Amino acid sequence: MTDPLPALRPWSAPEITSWGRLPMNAVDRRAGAHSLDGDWRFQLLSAPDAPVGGAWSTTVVPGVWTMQDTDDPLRSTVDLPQYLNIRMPYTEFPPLSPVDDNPTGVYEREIDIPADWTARRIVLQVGAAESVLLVHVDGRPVGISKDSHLAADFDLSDAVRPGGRHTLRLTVVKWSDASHIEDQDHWWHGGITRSVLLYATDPLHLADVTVRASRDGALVVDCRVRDAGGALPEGWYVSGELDGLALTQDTEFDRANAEDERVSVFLGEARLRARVPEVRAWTAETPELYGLTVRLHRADGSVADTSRHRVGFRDVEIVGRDLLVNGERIYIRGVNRHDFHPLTGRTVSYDDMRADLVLLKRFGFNAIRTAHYPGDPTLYDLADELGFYVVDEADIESHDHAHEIADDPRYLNAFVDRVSRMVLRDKNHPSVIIWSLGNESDYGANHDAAAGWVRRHDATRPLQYEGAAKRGWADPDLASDIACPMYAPLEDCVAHALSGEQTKPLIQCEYSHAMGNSNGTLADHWAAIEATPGLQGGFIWEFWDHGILQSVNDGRPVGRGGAGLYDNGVAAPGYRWAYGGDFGEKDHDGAFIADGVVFPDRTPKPVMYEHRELAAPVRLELFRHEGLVVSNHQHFRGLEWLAGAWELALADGRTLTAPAELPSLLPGETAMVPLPLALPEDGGEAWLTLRVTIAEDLAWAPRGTEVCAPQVLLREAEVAVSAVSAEEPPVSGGGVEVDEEGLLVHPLLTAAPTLSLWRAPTDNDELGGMALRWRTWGLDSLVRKVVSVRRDGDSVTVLAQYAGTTGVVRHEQVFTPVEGGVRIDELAELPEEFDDVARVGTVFETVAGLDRVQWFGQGPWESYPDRSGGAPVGHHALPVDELFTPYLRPQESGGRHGVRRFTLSGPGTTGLTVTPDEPRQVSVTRYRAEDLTACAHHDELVPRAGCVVHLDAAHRGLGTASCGPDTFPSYLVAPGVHRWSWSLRTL
Ligand code: IPT
Repeated sequence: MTDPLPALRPWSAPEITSWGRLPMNAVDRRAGAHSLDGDWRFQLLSAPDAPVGGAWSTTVVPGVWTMQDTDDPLRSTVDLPQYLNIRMPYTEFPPLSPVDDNPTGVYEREIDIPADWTARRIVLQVGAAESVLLVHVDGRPVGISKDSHLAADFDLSDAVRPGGRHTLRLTVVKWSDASHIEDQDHWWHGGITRSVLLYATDPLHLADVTVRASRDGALVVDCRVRDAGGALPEGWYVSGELDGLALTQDTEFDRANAEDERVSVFLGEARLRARVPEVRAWTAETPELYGLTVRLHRADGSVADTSRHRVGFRDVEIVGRDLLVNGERIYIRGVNRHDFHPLTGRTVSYDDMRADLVLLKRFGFNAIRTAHYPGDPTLYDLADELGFYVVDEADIESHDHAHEIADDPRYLNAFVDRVSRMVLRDKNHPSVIIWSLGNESDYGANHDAAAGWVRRHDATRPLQYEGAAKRGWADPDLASDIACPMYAPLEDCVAHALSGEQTKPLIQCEYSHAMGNSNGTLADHWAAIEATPGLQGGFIWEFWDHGILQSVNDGRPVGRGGAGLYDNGVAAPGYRWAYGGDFGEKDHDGAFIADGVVFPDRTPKPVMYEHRELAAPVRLELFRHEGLVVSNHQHFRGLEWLAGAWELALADGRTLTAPAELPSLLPGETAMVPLPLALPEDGGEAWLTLRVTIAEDLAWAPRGTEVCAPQVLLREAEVAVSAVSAEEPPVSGGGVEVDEEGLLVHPLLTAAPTLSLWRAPTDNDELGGMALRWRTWGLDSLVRKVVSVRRDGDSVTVLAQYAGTTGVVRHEQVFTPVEGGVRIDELAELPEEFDDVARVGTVFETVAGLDRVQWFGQGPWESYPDRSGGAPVGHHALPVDELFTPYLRPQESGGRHGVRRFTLSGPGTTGLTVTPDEPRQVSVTRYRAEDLTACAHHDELVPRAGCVVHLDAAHRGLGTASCGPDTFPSYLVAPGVHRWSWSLRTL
């Protein structure tokens, strides 16, 4: 007998979305289920119709074969990860995929059916398989499923015998018609990525439970009982209980009169209700959950089925152009999150998901878009529990063939199937506040069909789809209740909000592309969002740098054995974070996959600290007349959960502290507080910081965890440093030595201070086209020529020219001996054609041994002119090696903004102190810009023994031009004359 499943060739039939698969529902069957995770027999075939051989290896489920045992000699086919963003990895048009080269994993194991499952309904659940799943039991076809990111349940009751042992085979075909609508921007893998379970129910069972819980305490639970024929058998009933409170059954419930209900009531075989007095409402700030148990009882009262839910009482609505949660206009401080792990590729454990969310909480995020497919059910449990607003996104991205597929009727079923199954699964999660139809798939009838389904089925939540919204942010007829653009210029968003035309909340589904050293202007975005009614936030692209841990030696993914082979964002020697192209892929999109706010090991990038500050629940301001004002910047809670401590940093090196008593404030309230510390008369510039920490242990952070550190300037620097040094009498006797090239000779410097206009291009500089122009101008290889060296008393004036390919920069340095060192007054004049350069400043190099930096300025985190929030001014100290941020593709890194003074020192060595005339951008690293430019991966960098020091008169903002807007004009470095002064003193 031929097997009917392969005969259908379901991998090239988009009309077939499933066969034998049970309807999706919100009854959680994980508790009490038998796990089938673990070792399975495995074969990797070259194509779905290649014969299954006799040689099996073993692999672990869940897992992707592209990351597991890739050097197993038993495998005839080797299939490694491939990264492509938009382009499909093959040329076949939808719905076709490669015929001969289509890796297909065959997973097999025995399953023992418990003897006491007699007369039970026995169900197999495959958590997720990409991209087509075929199921056989003892060679007998059981089912088919597509959608790589949702579970598929199959009724095995007729295929297995209680007490029996059976062979379960899961065949997973990598490429299919479905791949064309799973063309998301991440690695291509193949395998089973989520858990496999076996569970049993009564034949008459709870088929679905729909919970609606409003902030007024009203609870309505609709229960559907499968195979009950629209009514329960005589005597059967459903009961419900919410944390000890019994729900009442709505005996009068009548489908026909249910039009006023906001949820489609096809589920209504039994409706339970309760009203919870003094309900504790759910929000992302106050994730209050109640436990609901729904039971299906037989006539004798015994329990036939149980379904447990956690209920959050909350309302989501759009009123006018505002998205409201519990009546409050909230801000969406969101991030796009993929399923990713550097060792497993796509399989994420409970601990992984929890760690992701805990980190996001600690850094002030309150929202997640499940880019670009539904997450594991656990993700939503955690979001409910820890407090996140979720945009739940369906598994649809047809990027490469978007236009053809959006209106292709062959894919209609798939669109509705994917969206509706997501909604059916996730509808009871309070965290899910918005449904999304998918990503980057143009806009067509298939979307409208899916939107129609959602709107009828669940009117309690808005729906969004960027592809629809972009046809008109205010158009009421499109399949999007939210204006959810991606990478829209901020000025367009503000203009829309001010236009009087806005009809929908404007929440960017993607913004602030975090590729490499990026996220410039995030603070400007938030200033505009908070100042402009109609703007409510957005989702940063994205959480992860998807670098896969790879052995440099053999080029293989390391896989699960790699725990411990990385630390602090850096892979151990001999390993690296692989990005596109590193697995020998012919077609790939390079480092575009490394565009997250965390490194592949979840180490936060510096932008996270700025985000944390932008999201600060407590703000501090100083008004000249009123004094210090503390405000509660949350939507729903007071400050009781927080503690504070004052810190006063003085320019003279002192840091004074005092305990802080946070005022009792309702959301949005402000209070004046007395100055906590007497400001010393002397001491110069003074910055007051309120260090805010968590007062009691929370689910996501222990007591004492810092959540923000708002800061105010209490006293400005009285006299600029330049004025101080200018007033200082030159030390006579001529301490300045300059060679015939006009270069400063100094015992602690191995390279004299020269002019620098170049930075190792960031990903934004490269992809935004700036680096190309800089190279065209020759800024990476300026040729210095000394014009004159003139002595004037103790001072030396050096004039030099730096010639690029298209222009010449005039540079002047005046060296004047001062107490303990030398003052350098510099001037650079850039020709008009150099109208946008990376930096204008000084670069020099030091002798080895100066391994520690102390500075007064912004820190301790890396900061740049357009990404400098979250780095308070203070006295900071770090080893030189720790100043550098190990971006996957080496680029400009390690800068500190607003540096007023810094000292390099080391044990047993003379150190040096640099004092610029005003707060400047400074970096101290082990790398020249050209070292960074020459390398493709962090592990290729060879640190220099000394320090490479940049002190910039001007430094260009970072922007986000790798995907989205460049930095703002105010952060550009203009041509013309730049002047800066600094002193170099030995300790
Ligand atoms: C946008 C995608 O939605 C997202 O998946 C990712 O690719 C991001 O860009 C860039 O990293 S699409 C882009 C063409 C605007």
